[in-house]
Amino acid sequence: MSEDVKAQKFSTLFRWFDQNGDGRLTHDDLHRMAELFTGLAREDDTANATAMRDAFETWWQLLLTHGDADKNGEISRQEFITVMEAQVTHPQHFEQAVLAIVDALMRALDTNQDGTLSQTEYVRMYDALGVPPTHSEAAFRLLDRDNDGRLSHAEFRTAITEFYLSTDPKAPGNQLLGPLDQPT
Ligand SMILES: [Ca+2]
Ligand SMILES: [Ca+2]
Ligand SMILES: [Ca+2]
Repeated sequence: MSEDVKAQKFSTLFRWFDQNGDGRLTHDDLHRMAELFTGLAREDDTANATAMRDAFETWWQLLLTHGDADKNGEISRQEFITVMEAQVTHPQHFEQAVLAIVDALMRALDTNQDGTLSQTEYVRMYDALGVPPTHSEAAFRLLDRDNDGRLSHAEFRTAITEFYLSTDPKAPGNQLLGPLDQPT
């Protein structure tokens, strides 16, 4: 049961990553994801844009190396769920791929360097990344744990970590990308 919620989360993530909607992940899908993310950085912010691009490339290499069970050069939904649970959420990989993106994104968005995002900034960010504002407004309220109306870098990291690692069906971080896919 607890593994079910992880499978639902990674299935939801797969749907987001599959940018051309053909039901499988390729290098091109991950490349498009990286472009969505780097599009949020200022033009002159090459350091954070490069960090996000590199981390998405690392993520793709992890998927391909450890997850492409049938060796067809693409990652199916089932291959993705399996490799996410077994490899990408391994602490070292998680740091190099997922948290590297989160940290660079947060630095890129935090242009006044106060270490937090307002709800407006947060919703605008997810809107640009293809997650509807209705979902991200609700998510923001859950993820702002100290209810100060700002999402701190630490709160964002906690949410991301919960999304990827928690087996608790009620963990607030599960709501990061909106309602979870139901098991098929
Ligand atoms: Ca695809
Ligand atoms: Ca495959
Ligand atoms: Ca807060």
